[in-house]
Amino acid sequence: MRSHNGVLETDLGVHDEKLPDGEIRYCYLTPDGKPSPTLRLKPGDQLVIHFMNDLVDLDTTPAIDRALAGAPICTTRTKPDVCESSAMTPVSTNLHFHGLTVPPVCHQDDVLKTSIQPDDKPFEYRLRIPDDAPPGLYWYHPHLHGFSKTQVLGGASGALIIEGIERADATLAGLPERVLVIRDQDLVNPDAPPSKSEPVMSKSQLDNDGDVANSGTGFGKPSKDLSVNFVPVPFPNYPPATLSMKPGERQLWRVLNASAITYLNLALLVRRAPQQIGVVGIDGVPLRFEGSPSPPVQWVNHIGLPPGSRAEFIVEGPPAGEPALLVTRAVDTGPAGENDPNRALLAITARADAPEPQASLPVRVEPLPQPDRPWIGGVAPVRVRKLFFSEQQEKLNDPNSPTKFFLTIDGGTPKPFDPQSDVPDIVVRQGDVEDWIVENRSMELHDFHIHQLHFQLREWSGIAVNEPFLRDTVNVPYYNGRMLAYPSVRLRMDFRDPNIIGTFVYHCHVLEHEDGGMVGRIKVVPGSTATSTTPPNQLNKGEL
Ligand SMILES: [Cu+2]
Repeated sequence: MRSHNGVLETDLGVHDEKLPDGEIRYCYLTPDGKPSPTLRLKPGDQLVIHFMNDLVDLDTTPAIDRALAGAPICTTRTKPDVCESSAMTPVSTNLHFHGLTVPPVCHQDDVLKTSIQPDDKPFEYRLRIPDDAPPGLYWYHPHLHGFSKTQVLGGASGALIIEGIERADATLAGLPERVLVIRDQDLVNPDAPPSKSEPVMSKSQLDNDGDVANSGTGFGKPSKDLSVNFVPVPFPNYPPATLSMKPGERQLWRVLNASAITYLNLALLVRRAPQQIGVVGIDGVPLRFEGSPSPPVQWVNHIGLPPGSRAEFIVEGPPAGEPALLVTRAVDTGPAGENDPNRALLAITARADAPEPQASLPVRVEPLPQPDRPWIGGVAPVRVRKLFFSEQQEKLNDPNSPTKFFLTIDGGTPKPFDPQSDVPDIVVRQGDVEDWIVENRSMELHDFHIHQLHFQLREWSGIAVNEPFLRDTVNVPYYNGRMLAYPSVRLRMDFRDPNIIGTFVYHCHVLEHEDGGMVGRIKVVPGSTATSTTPPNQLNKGEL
């Protein structure tokens, strides 16, 4: 769905249904029945969504059994105002626009208090895409604490594209483009043995969340199945989704990992050999943007995508008659993580009469305006903060009891996120640039994400990395129990955009960790007017 005359206005409903096998599926639908439409806007456009919650409670398990099974306890604090509701029930929902630097306020991108109920009248989302929004792939999904995993795993997600990526790299002009949304879902064949083509594995173990635990081998039963644009690629044989393209044709692929818990590591194989793919954007931002010193394209032969992350890359069609395969390689999620094994996703056949994709990039390219802020990598941080991920068994001496998940400021006592609190964990002044060291003190991989802004990865466990581009989602490697220090990432956080003033969240984007409490609340307060006009060396750095 494209904007016209600066506006994209649509009705959108969220529906659920129970499948014969008992699975509950969720779907966004337009009035004419389009599922999870890709929303395409230009910088400066208005996005207006008249959002209808059409959910019905399909879970017939009594609430007490759900609570005993470890499901979130529903706290209902019913207020008439959707903007102040905070209600947490299986049929409550809301929308988050992942990656957009838009205000964290009700009717735009607030997820802390906004909770829409089935009997509410259509709720209006009205956002203005900033004039300086980076062109690339973003997405929308529900973000109701306690129920994010169920709804996203059930299929509630969609792509949002800010047009103009060819303005960051003129060689993209005119390329045909595809949007590939990779989702995860509960296993279609949970009781099947692994394929005979795989090495023989010991029996799959379950982790404390009830998911198949990391086998550590790259094989065995996955904890979730994957789908490509809603075409399931189920365990055990992974029959891939299919597409065709012209031999040797260049296309731009925009790939979103909309999984609730599954990490991806994508590679494009021809005769089992990984092909070069030309990455031009990560997490919605072109590699060369806002003064970054990156080349506009970086050619790689695989790319990791944690849940929530996106990559936009150039793919060349294989030679005629040579089938190609998009696969995800195994991701080592740690001793306490889920099993994300090697598997096929998408089979590509090259033929001269292959139909063109629905969309292509404009041929005429207007250059991007000059950035009005210096590149973040060259800005010294005004302070450094340290945060840590940790986990704890509910019963300290029972390793099989459910896991509690925490994201804590260093020095504080780990405790789960309190959705009803109004007290921020971190207060930042708009205009500032900070370094955050995010440590992982647990034995599984986590996936740090912050709303409203992007950051630059500076260090990986204390070692400088050269990443001259931005992200909004990043892996934080796991602790193996023997390391001398906890693994960490150091991130240069950009709080300069005035759009982000307000209160929002940072969290692990593995959604059962988020629902389980691995969330923090941050308040960005207005910078003094001096911040934007006074040279940094005249600022009182201790002032907040
Ligand atoms: Cu996590």
